[in-house]
Amino acid sequence: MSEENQSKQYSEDSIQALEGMEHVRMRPSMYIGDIGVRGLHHLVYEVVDNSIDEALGGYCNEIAVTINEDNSITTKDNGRGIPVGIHKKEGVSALEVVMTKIGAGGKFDKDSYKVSGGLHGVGVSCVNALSERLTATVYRDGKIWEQTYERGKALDPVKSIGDSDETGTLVTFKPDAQIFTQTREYSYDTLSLRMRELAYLNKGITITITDRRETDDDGEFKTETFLSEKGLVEFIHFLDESREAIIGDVISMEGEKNGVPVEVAMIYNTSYSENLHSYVNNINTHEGGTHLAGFRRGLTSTLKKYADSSGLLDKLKFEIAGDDFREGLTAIISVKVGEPQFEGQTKTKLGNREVTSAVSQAVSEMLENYLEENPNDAKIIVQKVILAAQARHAAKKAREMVQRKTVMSGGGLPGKLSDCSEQDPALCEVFLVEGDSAGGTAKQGRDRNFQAILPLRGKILNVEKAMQHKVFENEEIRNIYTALGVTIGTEEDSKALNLEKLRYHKVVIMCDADVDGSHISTLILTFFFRYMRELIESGYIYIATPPLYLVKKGQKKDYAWSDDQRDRLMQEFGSGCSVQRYKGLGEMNAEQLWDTTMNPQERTLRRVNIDNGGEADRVFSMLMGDEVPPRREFIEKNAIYANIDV
Ligand code: 0RA
Repeated sequence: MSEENQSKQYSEDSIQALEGMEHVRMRPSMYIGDIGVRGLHHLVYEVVDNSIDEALGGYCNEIAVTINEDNSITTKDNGRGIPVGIHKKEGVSALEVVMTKIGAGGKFDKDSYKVSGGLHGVGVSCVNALSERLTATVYRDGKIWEQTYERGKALDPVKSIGDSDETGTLVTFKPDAQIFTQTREYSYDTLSLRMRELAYLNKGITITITDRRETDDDGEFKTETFLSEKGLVEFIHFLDESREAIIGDVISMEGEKNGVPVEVAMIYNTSYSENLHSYVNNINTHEGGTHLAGFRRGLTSTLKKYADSSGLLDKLKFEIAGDDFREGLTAIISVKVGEPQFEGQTKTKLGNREVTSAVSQAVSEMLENYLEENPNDAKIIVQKVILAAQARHAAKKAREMVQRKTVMSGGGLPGKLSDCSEQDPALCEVFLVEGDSAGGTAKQGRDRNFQAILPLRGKILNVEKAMQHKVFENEEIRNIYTALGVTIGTEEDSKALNLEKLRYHKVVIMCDADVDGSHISTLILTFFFRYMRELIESGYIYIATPPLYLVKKGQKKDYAWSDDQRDRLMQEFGSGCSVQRYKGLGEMNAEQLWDTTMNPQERTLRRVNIDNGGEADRVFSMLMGDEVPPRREFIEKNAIYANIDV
């Protein structure tokens, strides 16, 4: 091809490719969810997913992710390397096609084991479109190839920059400041959690993460390497680190059913909560779906059959419900689906019908074998189920009491609630305040038009350690239900929430800014996480941030939320200023509380969201559970909210 020809062809192809790429830049949220923190991190997952695909095909076993000094990201794998030959249809290097055509991905390689591909499955070209600069370096065919792009446009054709007998792909990208206007700072912890999760979900792949932005006391970069030999079995151990198992070992299976690759691992522990984590193509399906339904069906039918034939149920006077089989259960279900259909509000609910029976059969076989081979464990499980059923009956009565108070009597709001006058829930806020005295201050300081106050007495019940009926009998918790107007529970699903009557769209936890206060916030958050998770997922739960200091000089005064801020204020005010450290909300007067913490114009509310369900579950069970050593270790290593992501 003459040079003239080549450049002509090149530009025609680019025009077509750019249309898709321009669309990504115009509507980034359609492709990566949002342009905030999540979208920013999503870029990394998208590139890594391509490397995982190489690994699932058996071509790659090492992946390294580096956060560079300038918050650009480098990913490296030892796969085959993205092909660099001229792509027949497009007439340019395949590398350029993969990088600049939306949806090209690995599509032209039909045999590849392509099941991963990110939440939106948009491919690495999307990352390219949203990066101010991206360089792809490919080790392949004895050479090193390279191409650089700016905002998705190739600067030059692919060229060889040297020789190498290695293979693999290296991608360095810097998210575009024109797109990611809110933040371009990567969180090591967020990326590290995801890499750990990927290592558990895809055993045998070594995944390393390194942060080159700062060094520790020894001058070393922070780095971790994840490699799981036993996959989900080890994932279960990790999730249940702070819980006490009641059976000998993790029950697990791995295989293919009706053409669907299925992996399941589960264990029973002494807790009362149910922890199911499901994945499709390495994506956490928060909203569950057909694979989870299959798991439930397989579990219930197999255990029911076993319990019936064991004679252990003979004396039981009532039916066992689905819930009862899952109390104290931690399980992970991971399936690979060729063409997943994602449904639901957040597109994290699997819709493919055929998956239900595949998982159900897989689980039944796995459990039948286990129960047969481990009769002692089988007995322990059935007894646990019976206890759960009895507790559920007790809880039902307690719950009905809550229910009656909530729905039957219209004026049945808790006496302690100081309600607001506004009727539209979307405009209403309720502050859950620690202690009656701070509650009183908040009541005086609030705007009664749209702000309600519910004082809570001291430490609320630790739901992590309490059986369900104790939770529903607890007065503070009943007050929360009635004040919020949330009703609960059907016989089949004791925690099914009815949010239609939710009376406030902002539920604000307001506690002292000290250790006790954060303990109480954590107790309240634990309750919401275990019993009203939908409220968190819908974005209704917030944490207030009262200031730590008041700095004053003469008539001038200002507040500080950190030691740094305090020091800056002291400098600004000059000598002779006084500093008051607020030990609790009670030390502020009504006006101060309004100015700093409650006034929508001034305050900072932190919205609580669950970035990683497994990690949130682990952290709550650790912070609030029985085992002291891991909790101490965690608290020593982290601020209390570190991984809850508020
Ligand atoms: C398209 C086709 C092939 C591999 C890849 C893409 C590929 C993409 C990425 C992205 C990061 N690492 C990657 N590794 C591979 C198939 C290659 C062949 O047939 O040899």
